[in-house]
Amino acid sequence: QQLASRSVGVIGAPFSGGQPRAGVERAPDLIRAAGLLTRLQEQGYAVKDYGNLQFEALLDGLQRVRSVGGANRKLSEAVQEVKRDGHTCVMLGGDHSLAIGSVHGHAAAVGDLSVLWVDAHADINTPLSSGTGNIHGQPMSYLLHELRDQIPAQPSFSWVQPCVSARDVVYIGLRDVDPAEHYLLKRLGVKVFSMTEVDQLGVARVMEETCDYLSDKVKKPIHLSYDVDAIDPSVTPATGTPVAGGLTYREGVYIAEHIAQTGLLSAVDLVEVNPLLCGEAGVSSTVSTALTLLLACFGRLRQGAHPPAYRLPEP
Ligand code: HAR
Ligand code: MN
Ligand code: MN
Ligand code: MN
Repeated sequence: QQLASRSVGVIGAPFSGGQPRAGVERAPDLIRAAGLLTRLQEQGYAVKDYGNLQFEALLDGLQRVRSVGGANRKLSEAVQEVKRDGHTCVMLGGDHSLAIGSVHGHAAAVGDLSVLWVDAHADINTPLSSGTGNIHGQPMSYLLHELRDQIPAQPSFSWVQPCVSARDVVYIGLRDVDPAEHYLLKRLGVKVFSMTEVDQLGVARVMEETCDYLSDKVKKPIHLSYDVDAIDPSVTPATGTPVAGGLTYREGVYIAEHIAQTGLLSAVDLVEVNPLLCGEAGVSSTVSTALTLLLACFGRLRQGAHPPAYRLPEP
């Protein structure tokens, strides 16, 4: 099985149909414009930009689910290509409904996965338990083997096979969980580090326990699905469903740094950056935080770095 490689494949997924607020489709270009590709190259990675996926125009009302199904099908195929080309995959969303296609494509290419879901929200509503109908609050229910029987037949999602086991999932950062979601997390025995556990244990212990838990028996490739709303909205206000009391910038970066050190990171989603929901300063803070998180996923350390052949200038 191919694990973390020294090359990165970047997919832009400018899609907003999993939720009602326009703007999140602009994020892939903003994160690239902030320097993602060159910064990864400077960190020693070969980088291939697979460009932005092109999605059909969004259908309205009850048809919207078809748009989400179609977009995710396309994304799944793109992620499969990136993985078959041998890269660690970076998917720039877009809203978090895209995790359906991203995780599905990742699993289709590499087999069994661990999923680390960093988010204020659990995104595990079923289509029937969802209070909002927004599919960005539901992707995990489509992905879990254990919830197979809870998903109604929908033609546009007939291609999705559940591909993740509840025991292979860890959540970090939860602080806005619906009753049905809480019921499911408890019933399935999912490992959750809510903000309470982050406060109680500290982020270092949370990451130690996360990695112990995920690599208990076999070390599976890790899919990191990073919702920018996991971070406190004072830092990342440009997002559709901000929730107070989130991860600090430093905690957010530490999670990514720690995952990088496992050598198991195989795909990353960075989702829910929406530049139309706050002022310029907030957008800039959100985008630069998203960039920093991604760079940390690929080994950037805050202590700095130097090439092995570095020599001081001679006096
Ligand atoms: N739980 C709510 C729902 O199902 C809110 C979902 C969330 N928003 C997100 N996902 N950004 O992480 O609609
Ligand atoms: Mn190819
Ligand atoms: Mn989410
Ligand atoms: Mn969220």
